[in-house]
Amino acid sequence: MTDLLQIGGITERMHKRLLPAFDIHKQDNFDPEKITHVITNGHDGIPLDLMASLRNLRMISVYGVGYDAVDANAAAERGIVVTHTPNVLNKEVATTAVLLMLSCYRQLVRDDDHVRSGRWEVEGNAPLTRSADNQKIGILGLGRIGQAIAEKLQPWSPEISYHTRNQKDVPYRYFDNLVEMAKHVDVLICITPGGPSTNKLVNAEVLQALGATGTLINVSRGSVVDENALIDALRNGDLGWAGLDVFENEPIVPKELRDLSNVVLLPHAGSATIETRAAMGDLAVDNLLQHLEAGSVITAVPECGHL
Ligand code: A2R
Repeated sequence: MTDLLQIGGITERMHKRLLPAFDIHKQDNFDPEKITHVITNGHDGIPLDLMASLRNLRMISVYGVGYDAVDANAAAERGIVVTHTPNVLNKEVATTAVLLMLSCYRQLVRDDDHVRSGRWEVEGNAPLTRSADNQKIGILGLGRIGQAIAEKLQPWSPEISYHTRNQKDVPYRYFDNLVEMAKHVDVLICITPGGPSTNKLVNAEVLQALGATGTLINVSRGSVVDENALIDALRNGDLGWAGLDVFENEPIVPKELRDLSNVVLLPHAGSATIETRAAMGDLAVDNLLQHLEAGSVITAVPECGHL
């Protein structure tokens, strides 16, 4: 049997599929010398000192597409292959982005409360909301998920633009400058990876450019948005609305943000449906089993593609 270290939670289905091939160890009881494989998730990743202590480690399987909590370059230098679960969650995360955008525009949370609280009977109809049709929408990060978001938005007849470091071969308007795009659009949707290159990319200047009638949607990583600047902008009316699935210090969400009425908040649920988590879990397990049986993997992260 091969020794697998489990960091964070896995589903029952993953556990069942792993059991015939692996001795599964939790973090409170394992021999670092024996561990050759790790299963973890995008949030927990693997701390560098733990990775360093696993001298016989050969593979890290991440149950998630974002792997900013794993130092993939350090792993690659040691010949450790890191895998993740791209593509199988594209449509689900796109649904979450659209859900947040529509909830901001049509004030789903406020109006649900209008009915639930009994105010409808006492005060009459709720104030009008805004139409989500025909909006200018800027996508920050037009990769696998960003493109799925653009496609999923089509029934609302949007004018789509995007900002990435490299222009893509797509029928959308490219901005090489994020502030310029934020000035142009009504909605900014963040879907880049996390990590140092995107840290606080959406800063006070970008939020100011998006403006008082603008909406920010973040389904990427909390680190991509300067959360203090966001709270200030939402409070001052410099930014209209925000729909957030991710936060800087999850699961801790600042009270200032929770107190605002112009935000819709989700608990990092972008891919969190039974169907999509099953597909992600299957791919995370398939990577481990293939590595065990054939020495190869299905979906290595780019830093480890050569291994
Ligand atoms: O910049 P490019 O040309 O490499 O385009 C990538 C873009 N991107 C950035 N855009 C602007 N500034 C940056 N510093 C920057 N870094 C990366 O993000 C590309 O268009 C997009 C990432 O696409 P994929 O690698 O296909 O990732 P996927 O599967 O769409 O997932 C994105 C993220 C995950 O890493 C999780 O954190 C989250 O969605 O759930």
